[in-house]
Amino acid sequence: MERIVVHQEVLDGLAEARPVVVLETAVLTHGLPRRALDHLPRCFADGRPLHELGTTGWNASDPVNLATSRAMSRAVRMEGAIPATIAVIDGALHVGLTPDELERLSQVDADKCSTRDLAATLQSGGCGGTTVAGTLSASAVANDTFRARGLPEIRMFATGGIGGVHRDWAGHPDISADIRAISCTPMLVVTAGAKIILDLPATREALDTNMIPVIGWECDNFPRFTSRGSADQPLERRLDDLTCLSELCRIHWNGLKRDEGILLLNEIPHDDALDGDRVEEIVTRACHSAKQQGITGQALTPFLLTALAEETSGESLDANIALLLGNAGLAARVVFRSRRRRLIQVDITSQDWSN
Ligand code: PSU
Ligand code: MN
Repeated sequence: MERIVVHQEVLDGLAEARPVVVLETAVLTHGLPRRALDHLPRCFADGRPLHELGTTGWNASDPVNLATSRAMSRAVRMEGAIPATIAVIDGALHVGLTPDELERLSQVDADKCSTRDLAATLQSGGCGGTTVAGTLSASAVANDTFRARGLPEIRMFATGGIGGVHRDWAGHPDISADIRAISCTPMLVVTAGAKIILDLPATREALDTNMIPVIGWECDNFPRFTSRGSADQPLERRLDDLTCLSELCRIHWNGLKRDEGILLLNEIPHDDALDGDRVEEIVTRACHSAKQQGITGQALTPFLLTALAEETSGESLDANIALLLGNAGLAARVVFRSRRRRLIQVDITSQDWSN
């Protein structure tokens, strides 16, 4: 890797064995609108767990994409961890961004970088927001360099909702590279489930085929991004205890020497969730118009998310913000616990990890 820029704070954090959480940037460049919200998102309301963060960390005059990325970093810091936000900037792969770099990325015409796009964006000298797949691939390169320097690797990654198998897959097999990337990158991916715009049963089958362990964090049903899980999609595994979770990760990666990532499903809180049936109706219509307008490939997910935001008069944005911040905070708590117990850190950085 020729041009990889690791933020000093991230390097220092790793050297001091402090917890580090990777964050993605496709949500900044392509997932959320570039306009300010006219209200404080619901998750910051009085008495809510993120109230504190909202009064100090949500700048209402910032566009929602930038404000959310900043708030995610703050959610990670609030739990005592260091954010390592990944992106391509001017043809270099960055691990950890300065506030100015984040702001610039939120404004420029950036590529949406899945794994397949990374080389092209790096080669062109341009900028790109990394999707779950792109972020995982970038993390793998970064971890190689950390390992070579005797530093611990980063194992925690927080996103919103992962990409998966799109509806109408039988007619047009659109399956996000996120699934493939998760299956070959040993990181814990904290997510509010598969985006509700997807075919959930089909996405679950794809996770299964790709041998990805799926764990519900304090939830019994597979969460649906901006909506709670439904009883017709029960999970097979649920954990409520961070020590059990780090033990499971250790067994999967170190004991069994598996390379798959692990999916940790963090359900959106009741107070922030949208009614599943209502969203279902909107998504069905949006998928129909995407088909009519010939919208496919990389443009599909942003199109459907925009339609959802419009049809819910912005309520889906509040929900999206809530789940992104919730996931960032949970990832930080997990890594904090793993480090403190020295389960993941000690074992995963041991020399025989690369065997
Ligand atoms: N989570 C969100 N909003 C988003 C995404 C995740 O709350 O926009 C992004 C992620 O980067 C994910 C991508 O990897 O959407 C999936 O895009 P596609 O279906 O084109 O692979
Ligand atoms: Mn796709």
